[in-house]
Amino acid sequence: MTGDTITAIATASGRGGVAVIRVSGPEAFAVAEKIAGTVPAPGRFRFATFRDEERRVGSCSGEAGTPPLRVGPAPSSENPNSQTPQQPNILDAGLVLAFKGPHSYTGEDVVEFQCHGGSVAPRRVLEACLRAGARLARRGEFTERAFLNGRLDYDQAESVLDLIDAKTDRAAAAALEGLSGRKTRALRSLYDSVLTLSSTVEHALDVDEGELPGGFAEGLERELGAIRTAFAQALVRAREGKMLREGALVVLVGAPNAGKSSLLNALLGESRAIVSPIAGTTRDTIEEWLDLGGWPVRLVDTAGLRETDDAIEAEGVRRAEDLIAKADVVVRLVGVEEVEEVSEVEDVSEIVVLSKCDLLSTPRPSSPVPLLLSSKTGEGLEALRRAIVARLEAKAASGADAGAASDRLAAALLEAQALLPADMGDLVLAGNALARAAEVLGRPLGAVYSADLLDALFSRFCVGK
Ligand SMILES: Nc1nc2c(ncn2[C@@H]2O[C@H](COP(=O)(O)OP(=O)(O)OP(=O)(O)O)[C@@H](O)[C@H]2O)c(=O)[nH]1
Ligand SMILES: [Mg+2]
Repeated sequence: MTGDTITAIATASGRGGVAVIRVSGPEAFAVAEKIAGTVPAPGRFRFATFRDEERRVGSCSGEAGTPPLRVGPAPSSENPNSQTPQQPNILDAGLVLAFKGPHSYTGEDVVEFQCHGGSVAPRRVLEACLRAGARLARRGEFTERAFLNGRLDYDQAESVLDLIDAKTDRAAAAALEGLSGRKTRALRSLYDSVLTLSSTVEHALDVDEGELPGGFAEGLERELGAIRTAFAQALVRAREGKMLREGALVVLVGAPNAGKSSLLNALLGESRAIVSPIAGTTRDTIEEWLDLGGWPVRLVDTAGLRETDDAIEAEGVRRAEDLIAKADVVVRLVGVEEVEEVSEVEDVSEIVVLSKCDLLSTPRPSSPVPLLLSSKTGEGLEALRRAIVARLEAKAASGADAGAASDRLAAALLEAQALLPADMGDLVLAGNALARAAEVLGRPLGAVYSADLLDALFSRFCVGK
């Protein structure tokens, strides 16, 4: 238990049907009693009128200018419609839910008020909670308490954030997997196998060679092979997780007038960017999020690539070039005249598209490169979507992305993988290498977190989570 009682509005601000105000800490039930009368039994809820006996009109923020009203006695009816300006201490009516610690999100006593949404009712209930003795929660403080009380481990807390930020179903599914603790369990099982192999080797070094069972050396090699495969699989999942969390960058490039903005609009299904027959229409980059096969994709339309004296357009071209360097996938739009030269330079992260194919006279080129596309008729759009998804999947599965190390578990995986012995020929060397790999893998499982690391995590949350 962390001592004081905290409160915050847990739902996003703005116009909405319902808002949730959370209170957590030793005084949570006392706060709820002051506002809602009686508190429901743990795990139950009840409908109540929310009151603030101490509320004086004009005393709380945002109500300046309201004429002073008499504070009337609490009404006997529970009907919120009985509220009149003479009863300004009635805030709203809604549901109260109670959770007795440790069986709550934070592990402490928790009360949640569900009131009407919008900007007034939630603020009034929040202010009443503050007056009743709670203090305003910091960002992520509810989840931080859940962590401190052992309700969530570090990676689960991180997964809560991923779930809140998820932009596609697939990203949400990955976050849920993290929340269930599966990521940590997978790492632990890898740690166990490395450690087991390392102690088998240690044992073998202690006994005479003659005492070892037949096929012992082969068994060690087999086990090392299995460990390598498990590492590779875990890293693929880690890279996928990174791309699902951060989104993949897909950039549309090509000469002016190639049809980039038209393609952006066609992929989004809305007229987002200006399209015109004038070369150099787009001078800035235009970005939108898109769900492609479950991957959250940051799709960027860029200025047409050309030499130009126009300073603004030149800056646009420079930005386009920057984005190309960072992109996970580049979609390069070309005209018939450019097809010959580009089809040779196609690489794994580039998709060459022959745009405006509706203008082509028959016969058309029959090779799969470039992909024929018309934003006007929609031809080739589905093939392009599939091609992008295929590149992203290949990218997640490939070993090339050291950036995956931004994730703590992935960093440990990469470091430990590099330490694995090439083979089990020299038992002393192999044993040492395995012991070091196990130590690296054990670090994130050891659950010793610095205050800085925790601050860095929980400050990424919103208030109320
Ligand atoms: N027939 C046909 N015309 C297209 C197609 N796509 C784009 N166009 C036309 O080509 C012209 C240029 O299209 P934009 O989408 O503005 O091209 P852009 O690559 O964004 O051009 P800049 O922003 O100037 O670099 C416009 O007149 C479009 O109507 C297509 O698939 N078929
Ligand atoms: Mg454009």
